[in-house]
Amino acid sequence: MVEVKTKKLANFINGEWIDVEKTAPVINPATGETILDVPLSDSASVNKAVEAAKSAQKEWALVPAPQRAEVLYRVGYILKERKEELAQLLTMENGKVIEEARGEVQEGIDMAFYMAGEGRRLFGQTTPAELKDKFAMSVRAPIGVVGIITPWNFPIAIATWKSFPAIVAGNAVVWKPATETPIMAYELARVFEEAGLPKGVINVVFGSGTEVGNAMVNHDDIRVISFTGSNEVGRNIAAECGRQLKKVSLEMGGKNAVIVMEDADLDLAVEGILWSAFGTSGQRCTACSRVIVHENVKTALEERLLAAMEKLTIGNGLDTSNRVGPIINKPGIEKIKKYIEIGKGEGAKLLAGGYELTDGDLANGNYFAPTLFTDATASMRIAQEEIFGPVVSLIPVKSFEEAIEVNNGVTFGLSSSIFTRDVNRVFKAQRDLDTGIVYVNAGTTGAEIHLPFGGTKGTGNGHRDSGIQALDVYTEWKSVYVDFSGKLQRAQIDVE
Ligand code: UN1
Repeated sequence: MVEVKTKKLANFINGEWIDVEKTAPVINPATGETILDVPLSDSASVNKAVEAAKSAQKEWALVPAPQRAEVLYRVGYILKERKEELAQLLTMENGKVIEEARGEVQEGIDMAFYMAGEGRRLFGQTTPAELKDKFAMSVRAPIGVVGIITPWNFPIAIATWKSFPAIVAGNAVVWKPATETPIMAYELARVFEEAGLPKGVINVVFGSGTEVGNAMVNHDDIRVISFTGSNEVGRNIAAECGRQLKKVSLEMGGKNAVIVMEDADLDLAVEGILWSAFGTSGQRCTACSRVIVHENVKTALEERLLAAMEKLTIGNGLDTSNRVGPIINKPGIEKIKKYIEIGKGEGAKLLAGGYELTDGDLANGNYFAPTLFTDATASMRIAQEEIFGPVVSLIPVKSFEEAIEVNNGVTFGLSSSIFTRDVNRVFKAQRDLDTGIVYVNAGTTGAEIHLPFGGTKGTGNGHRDSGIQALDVYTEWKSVYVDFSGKLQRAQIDVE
């Protein structure tokens, strides 16, 4: 098993590791043990990081993009080499089971190679000009210093979705990782260092949202904020960035549903629901927390789900026999408990789970039993609000049309899925499901990095992570006209 080499992390600013006095403990959610201490920085550290980023960015922007990409290729190879070690550290700080942690590191590796490829593309457009002897094109220009604020649930993958496109496009980054999961940030910074990224191009400032996050949002020289996290915080960031005319990209969760039609392969649907509802203990933005089921197969689905849930093994994610790991922290447990009471109060029927697990080895960690409600209605709070835990509610419906309506009847719009064998319904569903991601005959999780990630309505503000669409967040479009006629040609006027 991998060992944690340091007892205290430091900020990474201008290529140097800078100690911060004030710290908080980082707790392993599976065991309750303190792993190490994370700095709680203040705005002075943010100012230093921005200064370093600002000066580094000027030179970085002049490095040809294919050479910038070389650094990302090296990052990809180092991540690949260190995959198992990083996955184990990730499980320790985040709790997700080791197989999923490996998958998350793989997502970072994929993103490195994919974005490195963009170093030789970063496509703009050439177009004809209106006038003779005139050339017109649009190019992507870096923006400058970008601020990224990342969550604890995908501490390395989401950081790569944001930092890699920013860097390949010629920006410098100030990054505030979640204080619950700082080890992945520390390790990724070390990987960048080893890969030869010039100092100051990425800077990591550990600390709280109120101190570090606010200082970033309010810093004049940070021209873009990319945030993944809660809806409440995201809305505040957007309001502040709006006031400052600062570009902002937000991803703020979902209330994702799996639709099971009467013609579905029920065993496959059960597997899809299990994986996307209870994988990562339901702590994915894309996690399934509603199952919209056709009334004709409701009882059959309930029976099969209950039987499958009984086999779920819960415990420390480093033990490969466990399929469901812990909840990130005690407030997470409390929030889930609160929703269990809300669900019962609303009249949903609790079929399984609904309680914290505290027996034996589980006593020191934060574990919650996989939970199934049934006979929920679309408007109940448990069917509307993000719980971020292993809780799923079955909502019976009478038709395909009603299923689509229920799916779309929430304020979020991240991911949705339908299980059916009817090809006409498949195509109608992919057209009518009002989410940024749609799955057919698969659960609601499992996005691939070369497609845009994000959602409609309350999930975001129209931007996307990953995919080439991420480049739109970290670049400005510049339209360039070159007149080689040797005389003044007036657009829209001197046309023959
Ligand atoms: C998240 O839920 O915040 O699609 C990210 C997925 C993963 C990423 C999830 N590839 O479930």
